[in-house]
Amino acid sequence: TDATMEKWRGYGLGQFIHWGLYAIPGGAWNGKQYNGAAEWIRSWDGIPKSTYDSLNYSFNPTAFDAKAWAKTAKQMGARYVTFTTKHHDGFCLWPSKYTKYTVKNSPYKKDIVKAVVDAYDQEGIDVILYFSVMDWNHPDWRYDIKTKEDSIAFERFKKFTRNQLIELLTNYPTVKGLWFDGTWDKSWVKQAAFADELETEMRRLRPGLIIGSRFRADENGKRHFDSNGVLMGDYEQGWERKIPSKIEDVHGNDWDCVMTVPENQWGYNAAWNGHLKTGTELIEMTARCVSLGGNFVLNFGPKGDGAIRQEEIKLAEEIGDWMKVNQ
Ligand code: FUL
Repeated sequence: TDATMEKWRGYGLGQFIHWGLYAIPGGAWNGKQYNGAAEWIRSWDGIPKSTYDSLNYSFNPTAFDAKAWAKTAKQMGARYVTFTTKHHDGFCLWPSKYTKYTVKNSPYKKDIVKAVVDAYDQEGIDVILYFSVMDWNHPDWRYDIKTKEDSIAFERFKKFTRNQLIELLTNYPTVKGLWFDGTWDKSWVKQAAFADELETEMRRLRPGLIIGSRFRADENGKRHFDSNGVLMGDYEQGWERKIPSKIEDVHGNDWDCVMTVPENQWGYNAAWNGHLKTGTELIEMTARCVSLGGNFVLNFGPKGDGAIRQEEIKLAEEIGDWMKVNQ
């Protein structure tokens, strides 16, 4: 991992992309706007789960153009991208063999992850895959394990998770690492031995693979250290929408900070409420992160049709102009 981490430390600025079925409703359901994060809409009261789950039959992003995304990232000066292969809703943007809930069974059919990896590879931008272990669509996912039944189901779920991760690492051999999420539920935090095994297996398959610390989150979803205070994983994923204020805060670890433009919206939300960070603010955040030894990763939430919203394109240009003078 040393060589890949050496490169990772030099990234500075990255792009995060949250894209999936939630981009179709874009934060609203039947005309009602929800205030929570748009990518969580399936979980809000009043949203019929089965109707949400059927969104895969409407997934046909006619304006999706991975090359255009990669060009925007390049123009911004991003040196890596973290891309949502599967968010909490469980919809897979690659044709996974282990579930029917994938892009293959949408009108679009084609492998989105492959298109993204190829396009960014071509621009010389490294790719990290975002993967949510928590999977609301999978029948075997459990919050907690209370009964014998639960534990049997969760054993199957662990196998499923393992299969999907190995599948991703095999299908897309150029990706540099994994950014984990949805690992905070009681059921998963108790699987330390399984996580150890899986980590070893992934590292054996892909020497140099970078694994984020959120693979082992505690029940608050935040801290990623073992009992000796040592970081579990290659870098700390703990800085979400918050930047450390002094060097002591990062305890000598590698880390990245992921940031949204509005307060807390990752997936596309048609109504961007509240304060929207300006280019200047985002540039200052980038500089602050880099000066404290971390990478700053700005989130983009493409629309349901696959196009990046104008506001984000403009920010990318503004940041890119500054990056150019400072390169
Ligand atoms: C969180 C998720 O719940 C959000 O939806 C988003 O993906 C953020 C980066 O991580 O844990």
